[in-house]
Amino acid sequence: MSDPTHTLRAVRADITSLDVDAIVNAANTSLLGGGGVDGAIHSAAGPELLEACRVLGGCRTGDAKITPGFRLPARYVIHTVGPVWKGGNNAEPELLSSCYRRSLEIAENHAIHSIAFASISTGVFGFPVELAAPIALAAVQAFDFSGSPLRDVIFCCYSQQHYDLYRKLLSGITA
Ligand code: AR6
Repeated sequence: MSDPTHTLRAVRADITSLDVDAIVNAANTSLLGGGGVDGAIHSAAGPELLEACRVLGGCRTGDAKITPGFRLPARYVIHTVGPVWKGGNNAEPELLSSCYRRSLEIAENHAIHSIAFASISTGVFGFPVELAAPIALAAVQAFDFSGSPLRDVIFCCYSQQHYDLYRKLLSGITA
């Protein structure tokens, strides 16, 4: 965290409440909504979000697409599609890492200063959070922030267990 250009931090929150430039949704390839954080984001953003998603033509696993945030405090929603956990030998780590990288690339192209990530793939998609969190952190740390407008990167944790894990991992990094 010694790099003055940006900070990485964990917060325990419902991501739909966060007043940041962009929140990152854990979507599926259809981008047409679902349960978990996806369902929460769609209900808080309102029906315009589904209309905006419809025209995007879906999204590949490991990739991301952006929409406005509509009724959310966040200006944008970046929808990324994490891998379904199938034991770990089906490129799950690489695909998860790609979700974080692609989301940051898209954020950078939209002059986004603050971004909050949901814990991609760690709910319905079954990716063990003990493995997913270090991958998420490493992907963000590997991103080239020089010349980027990104200043504040938040790992949004819904449970105390996830929050404790991220706090522990973040306390051990020097960015
Ligand atoms: N705010 C922040 N985090 C949340 C919230 C919330 N309101 N609600 C849940 N989480 P999941 P996935 C956390 O299942 O595993 C959907 O149906 C939750 O505790 O939402 O990537 C999609 O449409 C977990 O840590 O996403 C896909 O079909 C994390 O968000 C599928 O689920 C991700 O859990 C994607 O599965």
